[in-house]
Amino acid sequence: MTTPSLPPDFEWGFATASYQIEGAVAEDGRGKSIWDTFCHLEPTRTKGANGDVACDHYHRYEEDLDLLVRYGAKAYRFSISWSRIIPLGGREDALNEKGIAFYNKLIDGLIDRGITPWATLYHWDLPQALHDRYGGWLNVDESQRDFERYARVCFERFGDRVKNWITFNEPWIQAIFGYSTGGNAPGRSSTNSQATEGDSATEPWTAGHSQIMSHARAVAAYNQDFRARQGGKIGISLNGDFYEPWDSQSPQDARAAERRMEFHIGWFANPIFLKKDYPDCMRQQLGDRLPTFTSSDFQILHKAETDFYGMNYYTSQYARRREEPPSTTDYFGNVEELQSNKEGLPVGEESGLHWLRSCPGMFRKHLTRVYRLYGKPIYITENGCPCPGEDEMTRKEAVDDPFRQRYFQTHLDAIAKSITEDGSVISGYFAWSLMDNLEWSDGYGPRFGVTFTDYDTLERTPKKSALLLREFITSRQ
Ligand code: PNW
Repeated sequence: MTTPSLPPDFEWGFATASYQIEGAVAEDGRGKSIWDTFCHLEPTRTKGANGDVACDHYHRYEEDLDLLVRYGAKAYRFSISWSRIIPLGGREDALNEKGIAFYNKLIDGLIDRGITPWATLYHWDLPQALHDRYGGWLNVDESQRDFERYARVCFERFGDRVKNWITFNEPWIQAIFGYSTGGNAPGRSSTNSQATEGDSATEPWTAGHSQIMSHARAVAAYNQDFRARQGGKIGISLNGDFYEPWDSQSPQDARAAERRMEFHIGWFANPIFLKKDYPDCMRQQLGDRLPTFTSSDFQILHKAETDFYGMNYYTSQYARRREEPPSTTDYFGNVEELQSNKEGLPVGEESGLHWLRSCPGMFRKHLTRVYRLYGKPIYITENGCPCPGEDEMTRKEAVDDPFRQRYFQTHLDAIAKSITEDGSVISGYFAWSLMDNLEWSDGYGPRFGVTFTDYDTLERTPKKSALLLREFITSRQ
């Protein structure tokens, strides 16, 4: 057996997202996003939390960039708030120079410190005005045109310095949590008693289609008008757990596990990376509730050659087939998800969040499966966890985070093994997250940061894992 190793030019750093850290929601001309609206609904659907102040990164970004230097990061993944750049969002709407100036300062601050910027264009914060104007992601034609214009503005204004672009963060979560369960903004659902509008049988599939075509339009624009001059890379970050059969002896459970991953990942990766229709199992189950790609859609998909697969990975699960036919609101592929298998073996060690168990062995299988299926270099664009009990800890207790350190170490080992033993190309790793921040509908409870955020004083304190990640990586190179 060879020694597990990471390539010498392995890219690594930490990740964040605009609404989770920036605050300053009404400053310098920023328009509202669907998350501003969602966090201020009554009764609350976000445990009373909102991003009005968050980590106040908008005012403290210099201090946060200095943390990256202290941690030795080579790269930093952040997201751009669409409604800071174009407050009303649309292709005929005005630009906001003050919002553009903020990201210019952030990008220049990174470059001055020798840190490579990785910019995500969309991390769930759709301009509220587009939702009001035409239903946002429910309007396939309008949304892709507006997204292309927004992407072009970012390439024009930032692309001389930003050479690494991610179009969408987790379109699955946007589509399913935003339009099926209603747990995330815009909170539409026909199965959630807190939601007043929505159709969980159809809307998530439309919202997914809009994001795929928006991604394709942005990449096609980059390839046609910017790539030659700017020489950057562009990809998309997909979430998706790995699934093993609940009953290891059952071929039906094995098929259920595969089906579950097709519903998670193939949904987006088939059209984007393979330029194929949605997976057969999705067509079979969803019929014409799943939109179709026209021949002109396929032309755009073909012009949208995407450079890398951004992988957000946190956990794995077991899949068990369902015997009854699926309901019209099922989005799992008629599969039950479990955290223990038939023998009662837990899928992994518990973290500080119910849905997240540490499963590095299945992470390696996941990496290898994704690389073999889609054939693109993989960048892990998110990976991390809250430690057990961390939400109740004082700062002094939380900075000592052996669970997180072990999580990083074991997941880096899985990456190294997938590279050296399975032949995958894995080119980078971003830990989620640079600092504790707004965990969406879970509010400020779960702490994913490598930096402790004191939400009363907004003081930042490095946890031990922050200072150790460099060593974890360089010792494997
Ligand atoms: C990702 N799940 O979301 C997001 O990209 C981040 O903004 C977020 O803070 C991070 O992971 C941690 O949650 C997810 O329930 C949210 O399986 C929920 C799930 C997965 C990913």
